[in-house]
Amino acid sequence: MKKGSTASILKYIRPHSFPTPFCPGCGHGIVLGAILRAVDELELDFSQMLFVSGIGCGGWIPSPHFHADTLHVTHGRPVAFATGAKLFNPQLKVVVIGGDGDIASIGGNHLIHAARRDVNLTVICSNNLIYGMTGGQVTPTTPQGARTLTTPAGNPERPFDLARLVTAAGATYVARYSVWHVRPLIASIQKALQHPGFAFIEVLSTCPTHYGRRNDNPTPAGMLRALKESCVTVERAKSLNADELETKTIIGELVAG
Ligand SMILES: Cc1ncc(C[n+]2csc(CCOP(=O)(O)OP(=O)(O)O)c2C)c(N)n1
Ligand SMILES: [Mg+2]
Repeated sequence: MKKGSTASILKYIRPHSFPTPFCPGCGHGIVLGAILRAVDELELDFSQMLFVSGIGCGGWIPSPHFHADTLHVTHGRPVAFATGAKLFNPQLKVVVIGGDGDIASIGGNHLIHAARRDVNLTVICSNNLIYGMTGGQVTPTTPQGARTLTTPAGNPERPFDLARLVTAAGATYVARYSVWHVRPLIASIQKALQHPGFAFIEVLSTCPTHYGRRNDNPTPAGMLRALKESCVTVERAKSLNADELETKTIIGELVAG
């Protein structure tokens, strides 16, 4: 059986965890698949891995789905729990998976201090630009002007650039991809899992239900197309000027370890 194939990753899925809680068109399922494909291709021992997530749709990526040890903890606290687990058992490969709210809003302080301390964790933030599970409130990554449940006239605030935030805080592997860019995302997850320090991957995800619907892009295909069209690689960005970059998101390895 080909490593990383759909048939090959089914062994990592808990029996009875499907159907998933994800809405049609949710990008978190793509992130789920990318993580399991990365693990399978690397032939990692799943029994020596711990997946930690908080509350939110992104938190459902590992728990209930992964047939592994999972800690499903308080909203905003997965990085703190993961740090404790890693200190207690340094042999474990500890992976934090969560949404932009979980990891960067209420969890933002844990995030920056774990990056500063270069704790040996892999943190994957499935960033759908919204609090999806609770109905679509504004988050620290919601773009300025975007409509949400709590900013119906458009978000007046500037968003955090998560990859730059953790880079400034001292993370030693930082990358950003989207759920459209699955192959490079899998390769990046593999690097992050093998990185000896704090590795952070921001994955731009889709939420047609709460984000796209309010921002003139209600279909799953339309949201994926928008990601495809708005993202440029680090290499390509070098040949673009500031005006051209204004509407683009840079993807790729931002800190290569
Ligand atoms: C301490 C605490 N504050 C707030 C909440 C309510 N809450 C649950 S999930 C969530 C936001 C989820 O957003 P995100 O982490 O981005 O995940 P998504 O659902 O978008 O994937 C909030 C505000 C909570 N459960 N606990
Ligand atoms: Mg979110």
